[in-house]
Amino acid sequence: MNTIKELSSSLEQEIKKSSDIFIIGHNGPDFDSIGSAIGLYNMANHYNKKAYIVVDDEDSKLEAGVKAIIDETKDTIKYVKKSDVLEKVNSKSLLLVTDTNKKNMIALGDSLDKFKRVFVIDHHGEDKNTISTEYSYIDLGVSSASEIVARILSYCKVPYDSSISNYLLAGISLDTKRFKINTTDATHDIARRLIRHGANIDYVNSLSLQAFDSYCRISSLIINGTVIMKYSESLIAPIQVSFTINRNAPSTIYAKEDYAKAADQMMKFQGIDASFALGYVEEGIVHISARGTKKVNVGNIMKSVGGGGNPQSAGGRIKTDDIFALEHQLMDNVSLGLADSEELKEEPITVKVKQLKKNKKEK
Ligand SMILES: [Mn+2]
Repeated sequence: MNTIKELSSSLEQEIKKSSDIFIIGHNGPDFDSIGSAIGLYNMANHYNKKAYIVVDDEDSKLEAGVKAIIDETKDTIKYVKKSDVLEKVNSKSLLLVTDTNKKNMIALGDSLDKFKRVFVIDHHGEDKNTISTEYSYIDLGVSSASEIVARILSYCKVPYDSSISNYLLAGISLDTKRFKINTTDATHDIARRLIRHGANIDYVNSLSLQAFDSYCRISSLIINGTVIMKYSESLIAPIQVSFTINRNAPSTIYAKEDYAKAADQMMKFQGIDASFALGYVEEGIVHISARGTKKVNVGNIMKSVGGGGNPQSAGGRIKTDDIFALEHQLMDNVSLGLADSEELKEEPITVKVKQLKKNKKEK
């Protein structure tokens, strides 16, 4: 399938053939995965099919805005867990995967095999974990899965109301950073169409506003728990890496998104070349969010402690009761990330660590 037209007619055909439709986005759903899933649910409903959206994440782990959308739609949309899928799936069930194309990013795991037909709708690149299926539409040139789904609804003339328009617009708005990146003429066209269908930009923006308590939690984590380490002996441009942990109460449990946000936030400060935010997501399990730059490949560093990811964005889930030992290991392993830079390769770097800021308790 190469065009929205082909995708739309093939999807319509497959939905009509099916007994029931299961829709799943990536783990840790965001506005794009949930918005596009709701759009597809609406389409399945339109063809009088039983449909389910699979969200296997625990409620407490959901992002505030996504949880708000799920709460608002609970009466009209059937949300199910992975275990419900295993109970209900049959040979005529269809699975729609949206906003990801990777097996390891969806909650179904090996149970994916239970579906005879899997349809993938996505805008991310492929890798070894990509689901292999004849029904696949992956377009890296489209802003979001929500944009693709809005175009399908339009093409198939499936009616949708103002709330569905809102969720689709929220997905597009998230992935384009409020229409600042990755947009095309088609993105703007479809956004206008959603607004004509009753989408309200104020509502969409309010969904994106970080809840105040979440803001306070992350800010406090950063302010009280961040140390900045200096690497390399260059006086002009030392490499600086930040490490954020709740040092006063290290066993505190946060949602993994909190660590991601803390790591993202640290990268906004001038002079920070990489950031790590880590802490417990449950007893004995530490989540690490890592962000890097051209100077520091955090993918390599995360691999060294059992995580993974790409040079600029990586993470991991590590079993340990000693978070500070893990932090030390990360600090020591930063040299593995530095080795990526050609310039630095010629002259092996001696890592000279200097702690710029110590937290109150250590003083
Ligand atoms: Mn997306």
